[in-house]
Amino acid sequence: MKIVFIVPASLIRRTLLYRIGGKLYGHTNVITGPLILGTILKQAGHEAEVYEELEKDINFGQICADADVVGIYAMTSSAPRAYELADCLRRPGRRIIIGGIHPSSMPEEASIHADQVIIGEAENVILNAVEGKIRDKIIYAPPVENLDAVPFPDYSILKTPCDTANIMTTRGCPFACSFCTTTRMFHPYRQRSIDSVIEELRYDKQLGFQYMNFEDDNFTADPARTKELLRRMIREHLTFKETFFFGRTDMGNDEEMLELLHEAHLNRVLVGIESLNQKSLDSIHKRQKLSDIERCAKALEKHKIRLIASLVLGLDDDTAEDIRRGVRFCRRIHAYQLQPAVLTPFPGTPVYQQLLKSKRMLTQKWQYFDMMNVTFRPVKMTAWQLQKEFLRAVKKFYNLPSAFTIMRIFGISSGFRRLGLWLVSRSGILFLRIYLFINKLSRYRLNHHSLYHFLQTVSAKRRNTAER
Ligand code: B12
Ligand code: SF4
Repeated sequence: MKIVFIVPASLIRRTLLYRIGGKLYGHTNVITGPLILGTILKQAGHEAEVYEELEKDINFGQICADADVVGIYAMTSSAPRAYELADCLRRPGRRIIIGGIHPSSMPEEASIHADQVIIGEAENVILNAVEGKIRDKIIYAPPVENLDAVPFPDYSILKTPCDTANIMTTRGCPFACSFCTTTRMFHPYRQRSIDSVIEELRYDKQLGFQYMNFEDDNFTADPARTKELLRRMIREHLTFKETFFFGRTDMGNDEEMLELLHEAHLNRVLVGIESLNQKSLDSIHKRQKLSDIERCAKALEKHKIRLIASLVLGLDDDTAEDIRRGVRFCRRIHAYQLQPAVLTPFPGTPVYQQLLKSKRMLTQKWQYFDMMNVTFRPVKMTAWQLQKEFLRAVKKFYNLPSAFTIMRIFGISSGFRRLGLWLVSRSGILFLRIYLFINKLSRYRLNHHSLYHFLQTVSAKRRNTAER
């Protein structure tokens, strides 16, 4: 049988400007699940291909022409696109299976567009579902017990560009921040053996990857284990030119960890600072003190580990001034990049339940659930103010002087990337302004979702659906 996996991208992410921004932000990488599932199917004798729409426009009619099964991954913001593709590609003799983080929380909704929906980690059920041995419309997949048994992704089945190897050494996270989706999807927290991770690193080296991402939700959650892995990477020369990972501020308290991270070239980290308001941090169960944030920022700069600072905008206890303070702080600590994430009530999270219950949700149109659009009514400002604070944060952080500061601290290529991000973000905001002007400012004020609408208008012609 031939199975084609598709990772769709929401409309805004298919625009040229966003794709350029993505390249400047980091190296191209993939959602690993479809690659792993495709590998399982290939090892069982089937033909599998994986396509990532984020990277390029794809002629879906052509690539799926002889597919028996089309597997579609969906996160919340890409769910409408996933359903659109599913509806177009569904026909007699070809089955559509949908899975991923969004359908795992909203299986009934996804099942309208698919023959089957898989909830959770699909490794244990995908083969039987594809071969028709499991016929249920909604299939519950139990979490993988032994992560060492999951095959390494076979990158030869990936038909779109990717210059980064993606490795998950754990699934889930021992913490439980109230807005976090992944801890609900990947539960309980599990670890792979160090031997298995080392073997995958060796495999990725042999494939010639120069860049690698540890996609663990919290790579430093178990410090003793992380250090053991880093020591082996160093000892066995399994380091890469650049390695990205997700960490927590508590790693800033561990000098030995920081030295090992530096030595193993884990030189780019996304850390959830979230807010500089302790009340807000406590309300989301972040279990993080302001002193942890300060210490971590200093330690990362000292060890030349580039920090991608993530701030959550719109927490109930935060004012506009709290957000601005956060952005100023990120500039002061010379964060390499800023990820200002509008609080997004992803289905399946306590925040989603809470906002639904208190009738504060403004929309359930999933394309807006991308951490760039306001989808709920905040407490200490209006939705429109929060939307403006998001744009302001981008503008204030990615400015010209800070690009030169980054160049001085992290070198020429980092500085140029930052210059590029400055240009791209300014162009985005400029396009938005022109749009606002054309619409005499009225529409955006009334409709806080215009960032999306704007891009929808601009790129409507570029739509690449399966009908073509
Ligand atoms: C790598 C990654 C990216 C990459 C690549 C994305 C791409 N090519 O589209 C980049 C950095 C570009 C990215 C971008 C974005 N991302 Co992202 N990303 C991830 C990350 C860190 C790892 C994914 C991964 O490899 N997981 C590990 C594997 C094992 O799990 P999996 O892929 O989900 O697969 C399992 C199941 O889902 C299922 N499954 C998977 N595919 C399929 C397919 C079928 C047919 C079936 C049946 C089952 C199935 O079985 C798999 C095996 O167990 C996740 C976090 C996470 N832990 O998942 C966030 C995550 C998916 N991203 C997220 C978000 C919000 C975004 C952005 C909107 C961020 C932004 N503001 O720009 C964009 C949107 C991009 C888009 N396509 O439109 C959120 C989604 C939350 C949600 N509920 O929607 C996540 C969960 C992170 C978070 N904040 O919590 N992302
Ligand atoms: S620490 Fe990070 S990965 Fe863990 S629950 Fe909180 S937000 Fe999610």
